[in-house]
Amino acid sequence: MKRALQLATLGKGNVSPNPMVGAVIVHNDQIIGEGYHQKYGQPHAEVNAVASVSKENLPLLSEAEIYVTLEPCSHYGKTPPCADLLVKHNFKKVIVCNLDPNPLVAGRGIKRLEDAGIKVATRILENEGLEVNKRFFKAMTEKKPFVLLKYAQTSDGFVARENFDSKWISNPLSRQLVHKMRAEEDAILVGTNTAKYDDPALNVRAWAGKDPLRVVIDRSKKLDDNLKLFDNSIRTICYTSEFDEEKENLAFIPLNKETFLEDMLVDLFSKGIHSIIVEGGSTILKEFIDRKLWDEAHVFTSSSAAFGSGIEAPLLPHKKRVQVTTVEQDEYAIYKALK
Ligand code: AOF
Ligand code: ZN
Repeated sequence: MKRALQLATLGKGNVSPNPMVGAVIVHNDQIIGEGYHQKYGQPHAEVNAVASVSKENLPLLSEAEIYVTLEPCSHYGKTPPCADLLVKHNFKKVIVCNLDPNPLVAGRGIKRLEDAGIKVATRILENEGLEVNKRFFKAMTEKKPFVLLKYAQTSDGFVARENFDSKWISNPLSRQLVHKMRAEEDAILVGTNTAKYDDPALNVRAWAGKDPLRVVIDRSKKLDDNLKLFDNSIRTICYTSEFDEEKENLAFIPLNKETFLEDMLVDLFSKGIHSIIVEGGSTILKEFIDRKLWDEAHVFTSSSAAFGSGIEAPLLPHKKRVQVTTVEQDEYAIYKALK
């Protein structure tokens, strides 16, 4: 199952909104096939694992076990049901890590296997699997995307100077990691001030990966059309309370003020967004924290950068999942994360 989970993660950045899934076929304690879900819309892990088995080993499948990181599907989606494939090959046993919370599956995959007389074990390395697919599980159970906060702060606790100048905390290596992180999420969000003062492109330049959907919050519609965010190069959504015309790659969605962020997350989920990275600024980060709308935070800090004064970094409650990277001292950790 560890190998299957390892294979699953190879799909990172390419399979969303589907989960990452890996599968390993074992006969007499030997791996005779393995595969993973490589790209959204393409074959599932089980199909690729079965396809990887050599012709001479195919007759062994009825005496083989298959380890799958997610309950085999039972529905006709973009691909036919994997449970049927496993029944067709008459596997001796199916070992499953996580049950599929997708209401189209939700136990039916297991039932189909058991009805066909196949032995099934479930919840094997369950917590590891929940971690691998934390975005998928959060989205499926709460109907909202997984929220990752990411920001850089100085050693004395500021995210920017008073004039919103914030460029002097990260370094080229940490910036590369940030671009990798962007490529792994479905969407990227900034607030009004960050859009205005940083004029970020919010694309993936320092890493080979896909650009996330760009999302900007502009409650009173004061952002300038000439910003890089509005250059039509990548799909962009602007959430605002005041309705305006729609343009290509740009949707203005009026939202009720009090529950603005919650409404936005629900709307993003309805657009197929399962995860979002929030890159600032401090106002929007604090709002996500105050409203308890975040799941994880990755804070970059610098031992050398100190502003003395400026815009204060948000305070994060201890009990949540927070990772801190000091850009000068944690180079090895960053290299490892870039692998
Ligand atoms: C599996 N194996 O490798 C994956 C599964 O539209 P489809 O056909 O790709 O189906 C997507 C759904 O299938 C997805 O939401 C999840 O419930 C399940 N994913 N199932 O048996 C896989 N990726
Ligand atoms: Zn499937």
